[in-house]
Amino acid sequence: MTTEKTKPVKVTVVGIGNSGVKVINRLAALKESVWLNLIAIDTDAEAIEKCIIHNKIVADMQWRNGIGCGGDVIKGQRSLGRERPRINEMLEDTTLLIVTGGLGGGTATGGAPIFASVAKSRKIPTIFIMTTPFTLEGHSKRRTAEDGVRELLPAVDVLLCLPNDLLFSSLPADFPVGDAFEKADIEVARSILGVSEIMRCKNLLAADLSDFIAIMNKRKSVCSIGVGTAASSDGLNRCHLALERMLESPLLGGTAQMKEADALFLVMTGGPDLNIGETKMAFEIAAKFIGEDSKVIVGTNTDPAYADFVQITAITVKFDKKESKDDLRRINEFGDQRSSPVRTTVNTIESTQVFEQGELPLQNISKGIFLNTTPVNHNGEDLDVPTYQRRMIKIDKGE
Ligand SMILES: Nc1nc2c(ncn2[C@@H]2O[C@H](COP(=O)(O)OP(=O)(O)OP(=O)(O)O)[C@@H](O)[C@H]2O)c(=O)[nH]1
Ligand SMILES: [Mg+2]
Repeated sequence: MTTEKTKPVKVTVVGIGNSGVKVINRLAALKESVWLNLIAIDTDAEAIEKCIIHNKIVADMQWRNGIGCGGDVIKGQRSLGRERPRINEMLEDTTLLIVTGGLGGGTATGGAPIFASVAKSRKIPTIFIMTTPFTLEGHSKRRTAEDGVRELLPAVDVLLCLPNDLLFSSLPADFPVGDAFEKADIEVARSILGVSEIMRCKNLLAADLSDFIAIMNKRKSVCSIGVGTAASSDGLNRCHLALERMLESPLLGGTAQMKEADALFLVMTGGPDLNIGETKMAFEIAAKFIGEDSKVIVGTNTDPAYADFVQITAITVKFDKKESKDDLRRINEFGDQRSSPVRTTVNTIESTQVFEQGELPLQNISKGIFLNTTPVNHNGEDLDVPTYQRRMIKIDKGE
């Protein structure tokens, strides 16, 4: 597959920090991810030691001794900043960079903007798929994550925030904690795989990476991702089953999200055994959940790694209808994550922000900080009073 005439697609997925590295491990364990270039980076040497992939970096080993950043964003920023040359090298020939990690962590929150910056200097399009902290982690983590979002927004092409609360929302209360984290990490890994698949869809009816970025970048939007998979061994109607699982996906937020979407990407990936009949049937059923006014981009793709297996990914995009200044100010507030779908914030803030020039109170006669000091007199004039006031110069306020 090629993006431009000569350039083969190389999608690099980077996991930053403990959470990001765990997702990379999950991704590496999926045989369908074989075409992705995976990289793991962490300040925590133990996490990197356990990581099952080859391309991995213990960031800033010389200074931090592999002990992690303990939630300190500045340490994360410095540590990954020191790895710029290695990061630059690792992104060689990359045509799309996907970065994942847990916003709120020192390494991920501080390090993610370093990747955004290196990618920008190499003109590589970027999609950041970051989790946001659980409500139970408290305000401080949440603020750290919000600051992280604010810093990333102007620096990336697409930022998808996956609320951790949502990842756990569909699990029963008695679900074992360890299994819940594993399930959440797999869900994030699947979402990354689903987004990546859009980029290499050979049989898309209308879309490629630039379309995807153009739609996601159009305005501030809220987005949701649903991924469903099924194997041939799951039953006769694997596509139907994959579709059902996609619709139940915790990050999709229910079929209402599809109905109300302004834009919807629907991509089916299967092995060479995927046939036109089952593709048609799945898309026809999916169409029942799609709103009349949605811009729909449907595609299919086959890959031998998906033999006897299908994956259906839906990404819904809902543009914010009222982009007032107040809304822009609120853009990074995560709101009630349990009920809202994936928060997607796109980098249109900069271009739509309106700045107003304030007015300096130049006519107030005051000696300011010189008020309580011994006056400096020269030829009968108090030099601590501003010149324009001593000389009665009228300020032109442009009225
Ligand atoms: N989904 C998921 N989220 C996680 C997991 N572990 C941590 N998180 C989230 O990710 C955030 C960051 O945690 P870490 O990944 O441990 O932090 P880090 O980036 O390694 O940063 P430092 O440890 O401070 O160096 C946390 O606040 C959690 O919200 C996990 O296993 N799964
Ligand atoms: Mg860590």
